[in-house]
Amino acid sequence: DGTATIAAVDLGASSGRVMLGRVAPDRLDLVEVNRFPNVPVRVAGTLHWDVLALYRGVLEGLRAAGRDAGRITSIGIDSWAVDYGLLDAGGSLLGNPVHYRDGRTDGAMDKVLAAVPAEEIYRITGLQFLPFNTLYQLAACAESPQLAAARNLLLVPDLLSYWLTGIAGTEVTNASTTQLLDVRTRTWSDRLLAAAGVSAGLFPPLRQPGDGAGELLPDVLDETGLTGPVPVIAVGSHDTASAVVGVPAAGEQFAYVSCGTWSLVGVELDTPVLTEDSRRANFSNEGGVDGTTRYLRNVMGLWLLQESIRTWNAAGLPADLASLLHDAARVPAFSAVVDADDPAFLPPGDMPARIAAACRRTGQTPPQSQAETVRCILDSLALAYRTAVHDAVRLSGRDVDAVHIVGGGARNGLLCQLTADACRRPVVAGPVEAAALGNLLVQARAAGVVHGDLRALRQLLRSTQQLTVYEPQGNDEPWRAAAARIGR
Ligand code: LFR
Repeated sequence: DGTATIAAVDLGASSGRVMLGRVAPDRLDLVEVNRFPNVPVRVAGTLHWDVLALYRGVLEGLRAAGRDAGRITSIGIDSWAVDYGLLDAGGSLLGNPVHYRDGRTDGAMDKVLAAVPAEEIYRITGLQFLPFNTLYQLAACAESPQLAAARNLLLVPDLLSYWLTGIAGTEVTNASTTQLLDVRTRTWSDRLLAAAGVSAGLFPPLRQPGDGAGELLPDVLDETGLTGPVPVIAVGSHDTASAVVGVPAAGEQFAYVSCGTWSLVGVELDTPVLTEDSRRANFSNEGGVDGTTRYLRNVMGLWLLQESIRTWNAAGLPADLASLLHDAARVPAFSAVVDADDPAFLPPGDMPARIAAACRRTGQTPPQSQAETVRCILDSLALAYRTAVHDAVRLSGRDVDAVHIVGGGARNGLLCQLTADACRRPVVAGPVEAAALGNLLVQARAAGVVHGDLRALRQLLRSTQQLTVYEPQGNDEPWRAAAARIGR
């Protein structure tokens, strides 16, 4: 009847959700049918994802979706990038997937760079150098018996999709984050596979967003109460790829901040930028839906805030996001700023203490209260977005008329206003569930319910989603001064 009923599974670093969407050419409704926390577990000194808990959350969500909707047209899965599970020759999972924030990669990047120069890796992959890229994770455990026993490596969304369908594949937008893929051909680079100590045979066949990825297995139909056949569709399985599809931009002249645990800041391009300047600025050319390039840099993101709240709560201090943001809005701006991209902030730990230390290192008085710490984080994030947007414009030559903030951060009015002020451009905030929406739109197009390019898909978002615009206030001077304080 021209309507599709679609389940979009979106797993973030702090929570997962199953969303149920109803899509027609002029209609797009989205409801959350299951949300579950994503809590990593340290076992024998190694930080792991609790992947079975995530899979249970997916099954429960699919059951709820079936109860609400009856028949489901299709299912798609996206999650954070770079992490993976290993399967043995019988298809069983070997150990629990390791969290990209685990310390096992300490020093691994330097080891790989000693064998293959950074310039060459960037020429091949166009990817930013993050210490946890799959390339360095693999190099870090090159000697492990587990890797020796592995017959297949499945990135997290592909692993869940394999459990649902019994069919293994490697979705290409997420594969692009491994730093093992050639950015021009979008196929594996032999040179980098060798540097990682693995062979191409470890990876199941590449698939493109929109491709079929199998159908729910009989046991999964039983488990979820769904009526088959239910196809699983490969979407932009990297959450950021789906989130950028979900940016409700009108034309091409936009920047985005995909704002969750990480903030991914950049522009969308037709072709990668592989210059030396781009490498030095650590900009990434990640593979997007429809062959686009996500030209962006990772900014530490709401992790700074989430981890501060976790630290305070663990110390028995009451701290909830809403009242902290309320209080932070009353703290004077720019009392203290830190470089949000400081690698010291990457591992889990006492974030308020690390922020205070960073302030002292740069000759600033550290925040004295929770509200001041939160204010410091928000000012510092807006400052980092400003630098990243300026760099993206400068390095790509793309003009930017507006900055779109999508993801959970779009709810944070203070952060949105600060971003408008810092970037000197209007900020368009929303949708919060951009990743789920991008996931869903690619499935709806595969089902033939909507048609056209990303621009057409985004038009449907513009006409159905509620967006908030923040106009820039103040002037550039305090931002320039704040940047100078942290040597930016
Ligand atoms: C965001 C994200 C980023 C990636 C980071 C780690 O959720 O996918 O794009 O760099 O998580 O996988």
